[in-house]
Amino acid sequence: MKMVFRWFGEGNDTVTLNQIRQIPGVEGIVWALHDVPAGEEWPMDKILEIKSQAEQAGLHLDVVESVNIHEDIKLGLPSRDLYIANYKRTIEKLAQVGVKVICYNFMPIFDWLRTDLYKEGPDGSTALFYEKARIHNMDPFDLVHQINQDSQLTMPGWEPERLKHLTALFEAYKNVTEEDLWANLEYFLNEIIPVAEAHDIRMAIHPDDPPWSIFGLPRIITSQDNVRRFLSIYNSPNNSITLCSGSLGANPGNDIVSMIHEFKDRIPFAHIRNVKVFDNGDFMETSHRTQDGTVDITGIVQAYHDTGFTGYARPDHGRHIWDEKCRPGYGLYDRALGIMYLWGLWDAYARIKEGNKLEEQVKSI
Ligand code: DNO
Repeated sequence: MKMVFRWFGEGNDTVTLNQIRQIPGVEGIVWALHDVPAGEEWPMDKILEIKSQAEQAGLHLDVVESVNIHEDIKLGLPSRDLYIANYKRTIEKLAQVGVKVICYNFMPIFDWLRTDLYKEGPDGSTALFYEKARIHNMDPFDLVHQINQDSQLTMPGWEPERLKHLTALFEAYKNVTEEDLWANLEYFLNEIIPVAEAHDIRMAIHPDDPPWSIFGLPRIITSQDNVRRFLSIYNSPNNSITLCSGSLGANPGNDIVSMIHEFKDRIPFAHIRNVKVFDNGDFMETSHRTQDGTVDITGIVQAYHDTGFTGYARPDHGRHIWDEKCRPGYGLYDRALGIMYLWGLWDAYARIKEGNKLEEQVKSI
């Protein structure tokens, strides 16, 4: 397991590269050019700027999250070919600077979705929260307005330039079914994966967060069956997934441990975090500790260890603790604590395995 940490870039993150390198076992940043609109080709000078910043801090830049997909590709419009051509050139450039994994998602209009960015928990910390009933009664426009108001920093997936066309986008998706979305994803994969193969890049789709339809929009990367279907569309190690335990775990019917065992060769990147799911379908992000939420983080780390996981992992979101002022979900303290929990479990499993091997050797003497 190679530990990495998401970083939003100089002037766009409250966490510094020097802080990141001091978290035990963190080798690299998970990055993106957040100011390049979806669909545009990434400029090489900006890519090289991040490369030099990361290298100066002794961190690698193997993982990009995300190169976002233009809506026209998800909608299957004729203009998609132009955006796909830009995407291919971005893949080629990223390969040139040594990138190994590109995370992306195929969620219509919205990326992840929550109703509160600072919901207070019983210990006084705050975290991202999803209130099911509120979403059902809410106008998406109000939500976008509220989310952008509550956060000082632009939230990934909620970039103002993408969302200012919200009415037109909802109109465009009116007749798009789940099967249409699958077909548009297949078209994209058939174009992109050969390029990824040629450049030794693993494309890793992120599951939908939450893993169900919202505001009547189709969502398809939501369950074990659908991940299986996705991987079979293009059977190549370069067509792979970012297994996000928190996104899929918002539906307690998703068995993440079973997914790790089934998809082990197709997971180059793991997002590991916990959520507490309530009986009414609401969920709250919690610390990484297994006991604090609904997701079996202990079992997940064990499954990664047992399957010999050598990919990249990041702690994903954290709560806001110790009065930290930060981008919602992306503070330093709780994510660093999360990493130490993940390492603790990982190292313990390693020790147990060594012990078992030794025992076998002794028995065989
Ligand atoms: C949330 C993240 C997502 C993720 C994208 C991947 O914080 O996990 O925004 O980066 O869905 O494209």
